[in-house]
Amino acid sequence: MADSTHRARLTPLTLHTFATAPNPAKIAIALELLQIPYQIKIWEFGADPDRGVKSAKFAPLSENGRVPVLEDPNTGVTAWESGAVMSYLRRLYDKEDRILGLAGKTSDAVVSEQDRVDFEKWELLLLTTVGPMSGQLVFFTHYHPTQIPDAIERYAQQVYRCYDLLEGQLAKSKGRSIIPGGVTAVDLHWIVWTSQPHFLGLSLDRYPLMQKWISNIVSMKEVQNAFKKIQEAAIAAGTANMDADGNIKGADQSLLRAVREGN
Ligand SMILES: N[C@@H](CCC(=O)N[C@@H](CS)C(=O)NCC(=O)O)C(=O)O
Repeated sequence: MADSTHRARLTPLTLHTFATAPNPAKIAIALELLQIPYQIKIWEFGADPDRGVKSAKFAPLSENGRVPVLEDPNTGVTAWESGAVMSYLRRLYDKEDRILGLAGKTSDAVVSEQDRVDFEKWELLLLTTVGPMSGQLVFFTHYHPTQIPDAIERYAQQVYRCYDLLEGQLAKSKGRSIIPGGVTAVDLHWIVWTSQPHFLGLSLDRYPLMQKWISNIVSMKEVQNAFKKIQEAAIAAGTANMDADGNIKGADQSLLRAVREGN
């Protein structure tokens, strides 16, 4: 059976996410690109017994108390940490490495060891540095009870440093994809952290290639579908706690408290 037919016939996977959260969104985009059926379960920050990621109800899904979590009833696997979830999807459902990986996208006839290292370099730079630094920047900008300018400046500098690197890398493809040759999982990891700079208090004015790349990626129908499905699920669950621009609704003090108290 062709891979795509096989994937379309899978029992739907369940993606656990918040109404707005970057790490789960990249998994939704990957599922869309792979054309794998999935449903979305919306959770919230904090320990609410029914909806919180720090609740006893969530703990069997992830002892880390964070989203994304992906449950795959076809294999019995439950995965968390977006890097591990992405690698799981690639291993299981993109065996030829054509959709999320490098096959057919490099200038070499055969994917070389340098190609593989380049892929992992950019994937891990996001997972180990850009994601966590951006996350801290969001925390100190929006959730910390007092403003600490030094902290905000430090994390902003670290994120900008990585944007400098990304701008240089994007020059190799004229802003089309991070790994020259086509969109891969690497772009999905990065796009969810870079496409809302204003929410991080950052400007992309100095980064024309990033701007071009972001606009290309976010206009992909799979990306639009992923965000739409999450948004619809959040509205259905009554937990759409940010406005369309990604701003936290002013009155949502319980959300602010839950984030501050999280660990
Ligand atoms: N390194 C993890 C980060 C997971 C993470 O921090 N997720 C956020 C949402 S994007 C979360 O669940 N936060 C809940 C909390 O901090 O209590 C990954 O890539 O999956």
